[in-house]
Parts: sequence; structure tokens; C-alpha cells
Amino acid sequence: MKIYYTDDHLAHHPKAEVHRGKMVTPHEGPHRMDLLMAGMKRAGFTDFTEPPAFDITCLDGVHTPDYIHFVQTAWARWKDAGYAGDVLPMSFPYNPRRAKPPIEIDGAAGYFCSSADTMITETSWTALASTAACALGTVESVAKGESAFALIRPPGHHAGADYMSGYCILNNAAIAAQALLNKGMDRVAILDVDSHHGNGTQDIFYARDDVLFASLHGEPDHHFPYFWGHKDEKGAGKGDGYTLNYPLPAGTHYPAWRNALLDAIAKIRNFKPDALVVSLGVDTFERDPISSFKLKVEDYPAYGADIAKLGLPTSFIMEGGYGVPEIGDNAAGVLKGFSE
Ligand code: SP5
Ligand code: ZN
Repeated sequence: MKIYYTDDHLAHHPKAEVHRGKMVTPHEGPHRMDLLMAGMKRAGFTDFTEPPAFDITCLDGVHTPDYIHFVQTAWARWKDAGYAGDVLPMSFPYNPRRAKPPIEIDGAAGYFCSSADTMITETSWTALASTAACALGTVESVAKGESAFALIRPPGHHAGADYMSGYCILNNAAIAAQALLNKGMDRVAILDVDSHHGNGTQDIFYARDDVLFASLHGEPDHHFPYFWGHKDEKGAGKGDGYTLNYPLPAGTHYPAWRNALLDAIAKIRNFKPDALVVSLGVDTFERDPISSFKLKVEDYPAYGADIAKLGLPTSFIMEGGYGVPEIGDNAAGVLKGFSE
């Protein structure tokens, strides 16, 4: 399996995160890649492929032009306003958003954001273009019938068409799915196994019937992103029935999690997709510092093997997973279980 990776992720390095009312070192930072990479190497993955060139047209139909322009210019505007730190949105639209964002950068940042855990730094765009390019690399493999992994950070599944959220700025899984359709595929399924609901991916494809989105996650009454991921969110218009949510209680262990996975896999099989995109978050692990599920190291290869039974060329896109060395073992474990 090809693994697309570049050091460009280092260019996205927020300095601090507000967490439970205190400033802390961000959970999502370059140190995550060290942990992921070490686990990949322990598992015997030693061959990493540089991504193809970033082609900005890959964002067409995924993110809006206004949002892309905001992301590209936000840090310069923040600096011009005289602010020293990273772009950190603080004011969010409670009423429906108006047609245009406020002019002042503080207001614009909140307009294009849904949670104050997501920062933009001076060089974030370099990292973001490369994460998207790694997603496009997996698409080249999948179009040839091969599966591949984008070993990337920051993650993407909370980012919607025109908002950042949950450490996510560009939605790499949505970029991969759209690129597969652009290559002539008729139907693509996205399976989101991150412990958090993939609200951004859901929103992007909510009214469409060419992308089936299925997400297993902590139920919204107790889990970020809180305002999405209920069972009754099923899609809209011709997309009705093409969004599948599996909200699970805090403390869910593997057997119950796997039951939900097998149901999602059966529905993906019925959809008859040409390819699969997996939003591969490993924050389902029992010792993840910000999540609540109870998966163990041996569960990751087990569910990788379940996903493989679909027999689909698969693009694995790295999402969440924090703080502990096992995030590398667990990401690698899914790929090994899938491949063996
Ligand atoms: C990609 C991904 O995994 N993003 C996660 C973003 C989480 N952001 C923090 C939100 C605050 C949640 N409060 C934690 C309380 C735990 N019960
Ligand atoms: Zn997550």
C-alpha cells in the first residue's frame, strides 16, 4: 500500500489551544506526526511517497471560493490588525449567517469557523495544500484499483464547505471523494471511524446521492462537535438516506462499536460504490486524552480486516488520534489488518 507523506505538515503549528478553560499545548500539533510515524515504522511501513503537486481545482465543489480566500489571507489580515498570536476565532454567528462576513478579521474568522479549537498560523496554507495533495495521491492509487493511505495532519473531517472546526481547515476526505467522482466514478462511500462526528463531510455531501456518508461517533449530547451527528440526520432532498449516523454512548467498548461498524459496512455494500474513503481517526483508543471510547490496540487490525471484506479500492485519510504512542500502532494496525 502506498503511503503519501510530506514534512510540510510542520508548517501548521498552532502555539496554544484553549482547553477546558486553560491555555495548553495544542493536542493537534507536529508531535502527533512523530508518534504516528514511529508506530508506522514499528509496524514495518518504511516506504513513504511524496504527494503529487497540489492542484487548487481539487477544492471545487468541496470548499467555497470565499472560504478558501479567507484561509489563505487570514494570518496576514490578523497581523495587519496588530495581533501577535495565531488566528484564533472567538465570536461566532448565533443567528443565521448573513451573505457576507464582517470586514474586521476577528469577525471574519468567527464567520468561517464553528469552534475556537482551530487556529491558522503564518504558514498553515503550505501544510494544508500538502495534506490535500496527499489525499489526491491516494486518489491516483485508488483510480488504478489500489488502496493507499494519506499520512497527514492537520485532520479534515470537521471542516465544512465554508467553515473550519475541530482542528480541521480543509476537508481531505471530501477532497478525495470528490476527486474520485471527477475521475469518472459514479458512487463513492465515506466511512468515518474517528471518535468525533464528521460534521464537515456530512454537510458537504448532505444533499447528494453520489456520496454515501457513514459515521460512528460519540453521541452529541456528550461529545464534540455537539450540534451534529444525531441518528435522525439522514440527508436532504435527493441525498435523503445517503447520510448514516451511528451515535454511541461514552465508554463504548469494541463489541458494540463493531456492531455499528458491521451495520455501516452492510449499508455501504448495498450502495455499490466504486471506491471507499475511510476517515481514519484513531481517537477511539481507550487512552485517548480527549475522547471516550474504549478500543484496544488489538481491535484496530480486527476492524481493518472487516473493512477489507468490502473488496473496494480504499483511500485511507488520517484524521484524529492524540497524545499517546499507540496512535501510530493503531493507524498502522488498521492498514495491516486491511492488507493481510
Ligand atoms: C479531528 C478531531 O479529532 N478533532 C477533535 C476536536 C476536539 N476539539 C475539542 C473540543 C472540546 C471538547 N471538550 C472535551 C471534553 C471531553 N468530554
Ligand atoms: Zn476526532
